[in-house]
Amino acid sequence: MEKKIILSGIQATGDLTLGNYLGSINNWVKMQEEYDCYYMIADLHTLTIRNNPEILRENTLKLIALYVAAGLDPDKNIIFIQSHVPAHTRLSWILNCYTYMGELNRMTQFKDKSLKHADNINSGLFTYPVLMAADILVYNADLVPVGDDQKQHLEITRDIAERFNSLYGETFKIPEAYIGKVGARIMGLQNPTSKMSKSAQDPMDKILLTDSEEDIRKKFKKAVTDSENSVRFDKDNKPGVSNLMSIYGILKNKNMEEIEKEFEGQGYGVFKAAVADAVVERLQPIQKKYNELLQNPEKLKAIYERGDKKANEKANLLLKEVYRKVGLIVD
Ligand code: ATP
Ligand code: LTN
Repeated sequence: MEKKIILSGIQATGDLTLGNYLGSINNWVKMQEEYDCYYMIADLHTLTIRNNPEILRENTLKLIALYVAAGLDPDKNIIFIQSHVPAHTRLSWILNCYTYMGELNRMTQFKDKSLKHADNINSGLFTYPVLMAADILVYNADLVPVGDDQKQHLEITRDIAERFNSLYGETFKIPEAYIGKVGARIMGLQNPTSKMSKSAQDPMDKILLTDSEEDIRKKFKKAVTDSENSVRFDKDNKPGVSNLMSIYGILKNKNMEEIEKEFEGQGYGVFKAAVADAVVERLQPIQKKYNELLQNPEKLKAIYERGDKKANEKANLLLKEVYRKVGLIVD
């Protein structure tokens, strides 16, 4: 039987957080044996906000290094750069002609980002989900592993695909979001009611994958909890502790009851130190490999060039079919 196809990506907007890792890459690593996986750096999506060109190039390479350091094997996964596969933008133009302004207007990410970047509400930001739909549909992806904030973009992708299929016959596979049961939304350490985000202003609110052991311990020590001093999962009334429990649970492969038992009768001090230990233990080997890879840009280039080639071969097949169906002349 043919393996199912997975596609996902992350924008090259800077250092990743523990939220990005637990919500996405950590799940990707588990999928590499069972599926045909395409993982890209969404560098074109990054252009929807203003970037320093040198830093964007640097961040793109860093993200490739991080994918590999976090456990994605370049022999088992197709790791590539979005802008190196022109079929994405070509399909995106066509899909734009099958997407309605009203649909795009409803996207919460567009609303959030427009508030954040009020001086630069460009049309790329508005049509961002259409390029994302093209990223996914051009590979006939079955599953798209993302954090919970990307759900709406998956829904619009499905709507666009269904609309096109009903006009021109079966063309696109209808993809599904794959959202992990735990870790889909890791919250800020200082603000446990909003998600941990790379672009958060307060450095104490987020754990970066590149943080030193000392910083990681300090940030967990200062994480906001409550006055009950008992390790109990209750998202509504104890969002801080519940978030720390989710982090610990994923890293240690334990459910909430097991964690409650483990820390019964012990205060937050002991628990927070254990969470910090688990995070340090997971991140240290990733950081070591990441730093080694960054010293070897030739190796990184070889990884993405191999991925780019395979991605182009696959994506061009479907693009050609779409061109033919909508009436463009294809050789
Ligand atoms: P920004 O702050 O620049 O908007 P971000 O931290 O939200 O960035 P993205 O690049 O938008 O990160 O997302 C990369 C991946 O990480 C996506 O799959 C997204 O769903 C996931 N993700 C982001 N934040 C979290 C979080 N707090 N918990 C779980 N998953 C997350
Ligand atoms: N929008 C996503 C990044 C992204 C993506 C994709 C994810 C771009 N294209 C295709 C999955 C599939 C984000 O902001 N995290």
